[in-house]
Amino acid sequence: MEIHHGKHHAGYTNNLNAAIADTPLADQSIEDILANVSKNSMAVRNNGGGFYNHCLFWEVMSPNGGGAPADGMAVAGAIKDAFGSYDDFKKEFSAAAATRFGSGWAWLSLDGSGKLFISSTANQDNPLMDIADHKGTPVLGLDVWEHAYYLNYQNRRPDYISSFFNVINWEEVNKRFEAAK
Ligand code: MN3
Repeated sequence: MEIHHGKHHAGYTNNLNAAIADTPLADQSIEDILANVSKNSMAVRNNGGGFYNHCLFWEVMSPNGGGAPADGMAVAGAIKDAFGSYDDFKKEFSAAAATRFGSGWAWLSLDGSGKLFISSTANQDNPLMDIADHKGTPVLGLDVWEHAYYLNYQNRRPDYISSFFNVINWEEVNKRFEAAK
């Protein structure tokens, strides 16, 4: 995780800053940049996504996290509404993460009608981008690039995915869900 944060995430951040330096994008929020990303270079798309996605990733994990969200949390009710149960959500999210071929991310996002949905994106794309097949505001994301798990799990992506559910910071996910609503 230290290498992931200090090398990979830092690389995307530095490359994004270099790509937008002295352009009008330098004054925009990352959300605005991503919402219009099709109008910009692949450097902005890849590194802007890489910057945003990892910022979210670190915050939705906690050593004290894991398990299902507490019943009182708004996101817990929304998960039940959208997927039937926490276990069904877990199955669908895990499948999205496991079946993303090559590098990418699995997401839990809120769509324009206020409903949660699960999707996956390639590379450093995400549901905020205008090029996304299924657009929404991500509230939980899992990095399934090999760099995210290879040192500890080698090729065993399914083991990495199941471990992720032991560290999800539902307080933060719920905060993002409330803000997105
Ligand atoms: Mn990564």
